[in-house]
Amino acid sequence: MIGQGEIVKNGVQRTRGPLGTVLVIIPTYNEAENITPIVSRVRSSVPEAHILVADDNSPDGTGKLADQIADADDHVHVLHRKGKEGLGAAYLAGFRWGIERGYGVLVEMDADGSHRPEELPRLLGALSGADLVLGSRWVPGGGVINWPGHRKLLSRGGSLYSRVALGLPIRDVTGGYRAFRRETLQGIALDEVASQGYCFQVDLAWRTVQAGYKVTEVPITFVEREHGESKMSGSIVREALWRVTMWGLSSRLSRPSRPSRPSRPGNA
Ligand SMILES: Nc1nc2c(ncn2[C@@H]2O[C@H](COP(=O)(O)OP(=O)(O)OP(=O)(O)O)[C@@H](O)[C@H]2O)c(=O)[nH]1
Ligand SMILES: [Mg+2]
Repeated sequence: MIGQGEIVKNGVQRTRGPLGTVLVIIPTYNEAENITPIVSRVRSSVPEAHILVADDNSPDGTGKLADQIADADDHVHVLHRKGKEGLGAAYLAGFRWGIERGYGVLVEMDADGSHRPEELPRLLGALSGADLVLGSRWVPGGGVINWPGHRKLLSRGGSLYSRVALGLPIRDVTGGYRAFRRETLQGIALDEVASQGYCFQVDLAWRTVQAGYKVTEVPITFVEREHGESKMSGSIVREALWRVTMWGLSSRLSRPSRPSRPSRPGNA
């Protein structure tokens, strides 16, 4: 059956169960032009999946648009948050929402079309033999469309720095197109995650690897947004640089700034 198989990791033998229902979490802040097309593309690509729009009270009315879509489609849900608190906080709230309701797979996807919903079936397929699947721009077969040179440099440089500083065996550490098994999220101490932008993605990948879960990278073609504004900023880059450097240093000095091997309840 899909999603099953005996695996041995860190000396622990366990069975990967069937995947269960998929929840695609789409965080939004001022994505009014993008929300309708992205939801409809996800619905066509993986009709059985549910969608949770996690909106931070967007001034442009994205949350209201999402409500209208949800009113007409019982596979679409909206989590209204009180104000802009960053991508990481929106995902953490979305993960909690999904885990509480029993979803088996939680997917991260941007609203701006950069993560193509048409590639989601491939990510989900790979999850049958993994605990976390990363959509990767920087493995053979992956790539980016319409990105200026400085963004490519930032992304590749950020991934390289994280790989080296943290010893992570991952090519695209900062990417945000991902599919987690619920057990993986339950085993990586989400309550302790404080990171926000790019850093949030590095943080989750690192926790997942440290906890001994299997991470698989699947090539994706990332497409630059056509509508709306990027929320990428200098402070997001500085946060990532600072935190990754601190984690790298503290793990080298064997004084982890957080538990280095979170427990894996219900997963052994
Ligand atoms: N809920 C919520 N969503 C956010 C916040 N910041 C960004 N997002 C969403 O997170 C996703 C990624 O943000 P982007 O601005 O596209 O960041 P990016 O992909 O690194 O930058 P670009 O490549 O320039 O688009 C989008 O769906 C945003 O709307 C936030 O504070 N709250
Ligand atoms: Mg984007």
